[in-house]
Amino acid sequence: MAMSEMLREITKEEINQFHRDGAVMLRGIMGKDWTEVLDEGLEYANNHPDGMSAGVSEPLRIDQWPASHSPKLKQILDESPLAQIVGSVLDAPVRFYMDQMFYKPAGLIAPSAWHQDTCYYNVEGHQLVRAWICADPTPRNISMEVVRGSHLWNATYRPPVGMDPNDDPDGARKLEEEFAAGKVLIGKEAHDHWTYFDSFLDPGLPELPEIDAHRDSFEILGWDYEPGDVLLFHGNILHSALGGVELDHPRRSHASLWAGPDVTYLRRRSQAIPDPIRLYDFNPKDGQHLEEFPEVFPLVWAP
Ligand SMILES: O=C(O)CCC(=O)C(=O)O
Repeated sequence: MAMSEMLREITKEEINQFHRDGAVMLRGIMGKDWTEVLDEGLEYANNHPDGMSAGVSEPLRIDQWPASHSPKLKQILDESPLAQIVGSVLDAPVRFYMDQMFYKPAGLIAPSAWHQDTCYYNVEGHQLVRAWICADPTPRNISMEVVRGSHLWNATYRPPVGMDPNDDPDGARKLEEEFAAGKVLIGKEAHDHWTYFDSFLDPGLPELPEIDAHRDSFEILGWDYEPGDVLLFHGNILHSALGGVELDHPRRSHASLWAGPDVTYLRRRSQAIPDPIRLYDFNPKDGQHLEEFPEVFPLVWAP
């Protein structure tokens, strides 16, 4: 498979920004021809909902692993410079973990709530990097925001989705027992039918700070985005997207999650997204590195 190159080198300052701030907007780094591929890939995914799209519907449609059935999105993962971009910033080999689509149709653009990414997944590590790209020009008022430096707070917050354990105490108790017994909370069958809302909130984790209510208390970074740019952000960083603006075109983004060598499996009580489907066959244990499962997480790029 031919992987196309980044359009330019990433500067030392940009690499420092990523590690210091937890995010960096890399301007004009991906060829414009990828925007067409992305556009087609996202439209295909939007028109072919799967069992994990159910319940998370417009005006904010979120799909899990859309590249597993959208050929053009798969092409982006396999052939675009995304893996090289992430690996160059980490200066390390990278493996693909998962991807998501955020499809916001024309009209009133929905916001995406503040959250961290890693608390949803059974993984842990500092080398978890999100590569966020958009098929549409995305001004700052509908684009991503991050709380600068929050990737270094050493805090894992409660994902803001899921059922309140008080609404189903028996179900929640059963789940706690299963977790204590070492069970993976979301099974392989979830790939056929699952939404975030099927999980129970984890009361053991602190609630997210009320960032929008106290915006002046946080250092918030945001950017205008143009197709061809790539926003990288750290898996632990607090981030969101602004909304509430009328647009005459959709705002369609794709976010892929990449892992460097320090990333390990960690069964989480706050898991809200299934494990990658092929990983279930290997019965992973906490602390195992993703590279121990090369059939599931093949090396995509190395320095
Ligand atoms: O594109 C968006 O609105 C949200 C993206 C996001 O939250 C993510 O990539 O984790």
